[in-house]
Amino acid sequence: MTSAFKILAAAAALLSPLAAAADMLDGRGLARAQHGVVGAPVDVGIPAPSSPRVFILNLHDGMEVVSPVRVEFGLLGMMVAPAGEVEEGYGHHHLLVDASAADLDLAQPIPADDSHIHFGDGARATEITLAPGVHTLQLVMGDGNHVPHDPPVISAPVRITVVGQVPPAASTM
Ligand SMILES: [Cu+2]
Repeated sequence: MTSAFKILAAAAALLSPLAAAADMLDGRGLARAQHGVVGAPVDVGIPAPSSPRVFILNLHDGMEVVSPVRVEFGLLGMMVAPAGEVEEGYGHHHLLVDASAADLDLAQPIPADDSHIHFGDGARATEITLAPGVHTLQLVMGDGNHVPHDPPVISAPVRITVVGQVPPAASTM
């Protein structure tokens, strides 16, 4: 697709809601609006994400890193809240280390162990110590009771390779 075509397509996408708005303001549309029979509201703003998304912000597949590894949690369409109360549209992060969300029972609280780390305090980033080698990281949102949402909000797994350790500051001589 040429860039000129992309621009045209983008312009068309922007204009279609405006055209709908213009239609509403013509005689017929206005009459219907006055009688309260216009079906869908016209929204010319940027649409919200249709479903929440969680993702690892600062790491991508194939990255080589040193331990400890900083992991930043990205979240769209959902708010972070500490564990405790279950409220729609809220959740907290769970980092799966060398574990797969596919193995979770989505109707049950996410287990809490070395490979399922809960951030019930509402944290949006962490640092983890990993042995050299390949590791898989994945994020899963859980509600106030640590149960995945329905539908579940799960990140793509990210495979990284730990190629070394940052020496402890105390050991510098
Ligand atoms: Cu949890």
